[in-house]
Amino acid sequence: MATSTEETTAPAHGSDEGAEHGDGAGPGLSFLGGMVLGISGVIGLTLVVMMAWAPGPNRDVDSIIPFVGSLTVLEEGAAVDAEVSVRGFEFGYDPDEIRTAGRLELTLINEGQILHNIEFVNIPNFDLEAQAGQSATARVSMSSGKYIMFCSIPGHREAGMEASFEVE
Ligand SMILES: [Cu+2]
Repeated sequence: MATSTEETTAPAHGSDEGAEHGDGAGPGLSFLGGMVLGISGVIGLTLVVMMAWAPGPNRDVDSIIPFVGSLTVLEEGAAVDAEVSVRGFEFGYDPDEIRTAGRLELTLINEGQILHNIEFVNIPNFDLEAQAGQSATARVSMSSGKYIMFCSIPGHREAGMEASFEVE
């Protein structure tokens, strides 16, 4: 008795629920579908706009932010592979580049009438300074890379004591 009651009730109840779900699901799904279509449309449009605005290849970034090599000062009397001399004067360097990477003895020969030095952009704690008519030497380890060499005495860099070069 109980079993037959359950059997008859269950399908009726089940189909009732099914109908309710069906009625509810219909508009709900189409509403959701519209939402999904709308959202994906917005995302697609955003992607198209972003792709149109995105910068080109990395060369644009390279030209703005040059790769800077690394230079470390070696201890006094350390063995070096090469000697490099740069003449400083009012207002410039000669040569205006360093071509050799590795362990170098770097000499600034000040042929000017005033104090000059050599510093490098983005390389702190290096300042090779020579009084007028004097020279100064430092032993350094220089990696390959791009460098900007300049004189930090006020006004000198702007007047021409600046050189950018790439050591290979
Ligand atoms: Cu100078």
